[in-house]
Amino acid sequence: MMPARTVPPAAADTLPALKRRGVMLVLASPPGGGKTTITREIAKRDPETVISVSATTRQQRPGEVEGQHYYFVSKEKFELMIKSGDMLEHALVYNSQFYGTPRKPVEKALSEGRDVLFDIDWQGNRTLSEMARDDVVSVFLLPPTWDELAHRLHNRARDSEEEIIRRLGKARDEIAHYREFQYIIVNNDLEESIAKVQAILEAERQKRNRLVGIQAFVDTLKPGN
Ligand SMILES: Nc1nc2c(ncn2[C@@H]2O[C@H](COP(=O)(O)OP(=O)(O)OP(=O)(O)O)[C@@H](O)[C@H]2O)c(=O)[nH]1
Ligand SMILES: [Mg+2]
Repeated sequence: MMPARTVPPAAADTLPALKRRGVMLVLASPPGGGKTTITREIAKRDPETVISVSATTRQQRPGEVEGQHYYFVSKEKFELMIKSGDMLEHALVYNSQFYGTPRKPVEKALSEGRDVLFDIDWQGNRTLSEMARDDVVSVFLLPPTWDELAHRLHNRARDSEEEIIRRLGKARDEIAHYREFQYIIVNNDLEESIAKVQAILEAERQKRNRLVGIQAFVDTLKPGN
């Protein structure tokens, strides 16, 4: 009997690249639900991802870096950005401050085959899902229990009692929209949740519709190549 022939894997740098379009990965959760932490961790670990840096009219907090955490802009500037079509989506959050997603960096990253991570609220997810249905993958993080969520909000310690109560109100609001998301993760253990988000992202990357270079790749699959 002929021994089974094992084909050595081709060196990665000689393989024809299979071009793909990036994923728009929306991560939402009630305040304290973990979306900001998880978004940042994934961006840190996975070089194919970038974070969408939002513009906001809210006050810069100590430790926040302009252009890294947010672009801090005046209300006038924000309105100008909307008018000139520079915003992919925008929303009024906590009924008081504007938050929005600048358009250009997202379009650039997607066409270069990089995935864009969005730490936005349910309103942002709704708008993006309506306008970019094929690109958006939406994940909603739920707390394991209500008390755990309240505990996390109290533990952040940076907020006043009044602010915490406001955030708990926003939490109820946000959770009420869970049906608008494609994936749900109960965020009980941070590392486990990160692994789950990464698994979702990895699966979505292989979707045929995103593989814009698939025909070119298949065309190379012939004897002699
Ligand atoms: N629609 C939309 N929402 C955004 C955008 N950027 C941030 N948000 C949301 O606005 C809310 C307030 O964000 P922050 O002011 O950074 O406050 P935070 O401490 O991160 O608050 P939580 O994440 O809600 O705990 C969060 O739910 C964000 O996800 C954006 O560009 N568009
Ligand atoms: Mg946050």
